[in-house]
Amino acid sequence: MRTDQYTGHDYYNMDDLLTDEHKLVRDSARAWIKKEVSPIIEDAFEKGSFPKHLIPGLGEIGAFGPYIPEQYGGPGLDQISYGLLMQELERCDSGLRSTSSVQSSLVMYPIWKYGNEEQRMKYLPKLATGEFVGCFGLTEPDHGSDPGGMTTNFKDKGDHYLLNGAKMWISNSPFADIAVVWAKNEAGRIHGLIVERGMEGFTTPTTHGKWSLRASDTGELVFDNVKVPKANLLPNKSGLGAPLGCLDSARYGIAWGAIGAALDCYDSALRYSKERIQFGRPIAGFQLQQKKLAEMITEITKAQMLTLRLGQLKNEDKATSGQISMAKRNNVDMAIKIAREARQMHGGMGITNEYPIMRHMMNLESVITYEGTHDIHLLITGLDITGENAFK
Ligand code: TGC
Ligand code: FAD
Repeated sequence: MRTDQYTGHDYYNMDDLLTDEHKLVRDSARAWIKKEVSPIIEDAFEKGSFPKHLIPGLGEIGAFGPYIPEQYGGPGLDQISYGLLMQELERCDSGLRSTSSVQSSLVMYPIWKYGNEEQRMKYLPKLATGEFVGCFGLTEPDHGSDPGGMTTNFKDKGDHYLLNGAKMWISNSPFADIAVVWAKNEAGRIHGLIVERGMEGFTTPTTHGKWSLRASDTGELVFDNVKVPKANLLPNKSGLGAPLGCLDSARYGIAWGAIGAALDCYDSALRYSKERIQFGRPIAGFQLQQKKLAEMITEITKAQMLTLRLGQLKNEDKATSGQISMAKRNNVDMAIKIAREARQMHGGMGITNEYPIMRHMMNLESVITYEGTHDIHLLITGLDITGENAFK
């Protein structure tokens, strides 16, 4: 096992634009990851399961609901600290960031924004520490990019709702304590419901055979006449805009996270190119390798600037869905291309687990698909700039 030698890369002195708190949050997360996660991540990826003993530590570094106010047990950080945390987690592994993204933006965010005070007090403090883990059920077997077509539904039975249907591709589902589930009522209106493990008729089968995001558990959510108490319906927002609002927050985190994966690949390639001797000199001295490295740091720097500006807009509550889509799409695409180039720079060693590259590359194939595919985000930008809807 190689020591995690990662150092950050900041070609345009972006750190000057960060506060001391931002840097403290980022550096503490980095130190925790190097000590607790880097030594075991390759093993977790090979085994194909999320290392659950890390959950309390993730809570301690503030990775569960970074921006959730302190009154609900969150750390009350700003959007840039949230982004930096996601960057550090995904620098290690996209699956680690996924677990945190889902808990923060897809479970805590809707309970905070769309829930009532009783729901906030019941769930948020336990989610912040990791005592509870949550998952988010939007995607269905026949409705991925088109979640508005969902068929999961609930009927009003007087003192409870009766929930039926199935969700698939759900991160954290196999071990989650609660699920925020999106379903249609009898009028066809989409609502969020909190479904708890142990409710009769609710099961969470694990999805096997993934070659990507292996250090994250993925599964289904199956509802067979599940009686959900009426108190578990999120009362303050309904319609497709409710789950899409959560996705905006998660996609913003992914935009930062993807920079982390790219930085790790670049960091490894830069170091390897200085150490690896061929034809009597370090391969870093060959123009072809320098072209790869120079282009990598250029693209990383552009993404860092785009995303930091997006963070400022988020802090001012001015970031649009279109801006978030652009950053998610650009940064994940940038990271996947850098992973492929870095893989080649490591030669044969690049395909082994001695280096993180191949793992990042495989992970990013999920990241470019979930939370809206590369195509969908392009169409969101297309609609935003032309006013013409090319989805349907
Ligand atoms: P459309 O008619 O455009 O919109 C329906 C309503 O939603 C509003 N809206 C938004 N609201 C907030 N944020 C956004 N980003 C929004 N985009 C749209 C819109 O204004 C409208 O509101 P109203 O009041 O008029 O009803 O909806 P559409 O059916 O045409 O679909 C649009 C489309 C394709 C962009 C959208 O459905 C989409 O984004 N599809 C991609 C699906 C997706 O991203 N799924 C992600 C599932 S979760 C996941 O992947 C987690 S991975 C977790 C991890 O491990 O990290
Ligand atoms: P499809 O929608 O079937 O798309 C197939 C192809 O068609 C794509 O290339 C797409 O871009 C293209 N396409 C679709 N519509 C159009 C169009 N209008 N114009 C042009 N091209 C189009 N979901 C959750 O709800 N919760 C989770 O926690 C979650 N975690 C996930 C974890 C992993 C590891 C993965 C892989 C997925 C996860 N997802 C989750 C699901 C994810 O959001 C969906 O996979 C994604 O939204 C795409 O849906 P789909 O797979 O059904 O692809």
